Amino acid sequence: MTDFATPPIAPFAIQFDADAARLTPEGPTLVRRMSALEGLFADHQAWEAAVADGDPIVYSVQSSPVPEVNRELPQSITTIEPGTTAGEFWMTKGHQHPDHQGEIYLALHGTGGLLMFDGEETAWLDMTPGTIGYIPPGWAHRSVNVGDDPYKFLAVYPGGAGHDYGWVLEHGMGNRVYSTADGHELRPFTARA
Ligand code: M6P
Ligand code: ZN
Repeated sequence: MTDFATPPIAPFAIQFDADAARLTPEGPTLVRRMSALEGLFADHQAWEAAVADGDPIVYSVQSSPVPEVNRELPQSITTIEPGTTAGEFWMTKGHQHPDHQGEIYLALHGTGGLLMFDGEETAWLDMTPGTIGYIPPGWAHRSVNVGDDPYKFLAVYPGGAGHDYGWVLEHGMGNRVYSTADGHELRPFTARA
C-alpha cells in the first residue's frame, strides 16, 4: 500500500437516504443560527432584530464521519430553512477554499441556488432536486434557499480544501439574492448598511 504521511481511514459504506436527507453513519452536525451570519446580510439592523428575536436556526450541516484532512473526500448534507432578512433570502455564510480545489453539490429537496464569485465574475445556478452544481477551483460559493420549503443539498469536497470565511466578508459574493413578487432576483452586491 502507498506510504502516506497521514494514514487514510479504512474503506466503509455510507448509506445515503435522499428522502430523509441523511447520511449514516453520522459524523458531526453543525448548526448555524442567525448570530453566526454577522456582516453578511445587507441590512444590519434587520439582522440584529432577527438575532434579538430568538436567533433562529438558518441552516444546519450533517456530515459523514470522513475527516476534513488532505486526500480524504468528506460529504455533508446542508439544510437551509426558508426565510428572508429585509427581503434577502436566507443563505449559507459562503466560503473560499484556501487550497483552491473544486467541489460538487447535488440538490435533494426544495428550491435553491448556488452563487459563485471568483473576485470579478459572478455565476448563479438554479438548484432543484437532481441538479449537480459544479464549483470550479477558485470560486467562492454560497447556497441560497429561494423557496418556501427547506432547501437541502449533498456536498462532496476535498478534505484539505479548507473554509476561508474572511475572503467572503472582504470581497462579498458579487450579488445579493432578494425575494420578489414572482420569485427571486439577483442584485449587485452592496456593502452592509
Ligand atoms: C456544504 C459544504 C461544507 C460547508 C457547508 C455550509 O455542506 O460546502 O463544506 O461547510 O456547505 O457552508 P458554509 O461553510 O459556507 O457555512
Ligand atoms: Zn466549499
